[in-house]
Amino acid sequence: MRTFYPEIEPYDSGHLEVGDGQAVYWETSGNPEGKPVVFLHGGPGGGTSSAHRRLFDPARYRIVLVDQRGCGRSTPHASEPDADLSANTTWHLVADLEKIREHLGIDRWQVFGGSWGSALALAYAETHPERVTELVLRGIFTLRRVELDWFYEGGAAAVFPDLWEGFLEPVPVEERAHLIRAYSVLLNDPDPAVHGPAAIAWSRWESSTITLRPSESTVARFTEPGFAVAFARIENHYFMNGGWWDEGQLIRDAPKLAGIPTVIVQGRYDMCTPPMTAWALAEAMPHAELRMIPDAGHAFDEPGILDALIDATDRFAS
Ligand code: STX
Repeated sequence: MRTFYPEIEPYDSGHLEVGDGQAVYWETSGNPEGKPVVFLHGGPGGGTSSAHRRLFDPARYRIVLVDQRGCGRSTPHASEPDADLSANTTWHLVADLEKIREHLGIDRWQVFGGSWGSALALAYAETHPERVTELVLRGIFTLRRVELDWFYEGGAAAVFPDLWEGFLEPVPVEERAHLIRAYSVLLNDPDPAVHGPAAIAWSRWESSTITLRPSESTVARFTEPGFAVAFARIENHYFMNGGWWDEGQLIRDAPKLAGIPTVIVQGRYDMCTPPMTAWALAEAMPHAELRMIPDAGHAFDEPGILDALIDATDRFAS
């Protein structure tokens, strides 16, 4: 089993002004002369962490991490009381990636994305296929109605009825027929006594269901209030707007990626983004290699997932 490369620190980092008053955090680590790869984090709103650098051989890769608008070290942060998400859409993020690529003097790069990061990777690659050398995608998520209904409107409650009660708890009983919509009202309420508990309940549901086995440390990290408010607000904003693309568009347009070597890594017991979506994507891009991990959930650091991801980045390094 492959596991994480050693801890490394960035050799360069900064904030790029991308317009709309937004400064997007980027960092580079590994080998400055290495093969460029950009890591796209999940959520949306999850931000990057130092563990994400460790998916790539630091001797062979120039590793670019980016905190998408409104989260991580990017500013303004979506947890701020007067947060305005009107300039935070998929297509803003795609444009930001192009600005960062140009800022770093990179012509083409590998694109690595898990979960929401897989959706953003598809949106980016389908817009700028000529900029992408390879795709490594994990826990495939494309915001189709069936995917949102599964995880946020009651499907996965069949597996986690206990945790589901906690997700319902902040929502008035008469609003429970449309939970994403009900949460959008709560999360955008300026009163911290309203949006705070809602954000924590939202983030607790997600973080307690993404690992195959319960992980207290995962839940603790994602229910920390500053993180939870930005994460829940940004996710909810993207889901309320269907990603600003047509229903099914990312899979419909996947044939545009036929020239890009692609690995798809999917956990069989992924309760957040179940295998139906990875399967549909793989059917739309038959050149892709689908690796179904028989004993894993959603998180990128589950052993079988990590092994398959690093196998892919190692193979694509040369
Ligand atoms: N959201 C799935 C996703 O991208 C639908 C995601 N879920 N949890 C995360 O990301 C974090 C690990 C970043 C919290």
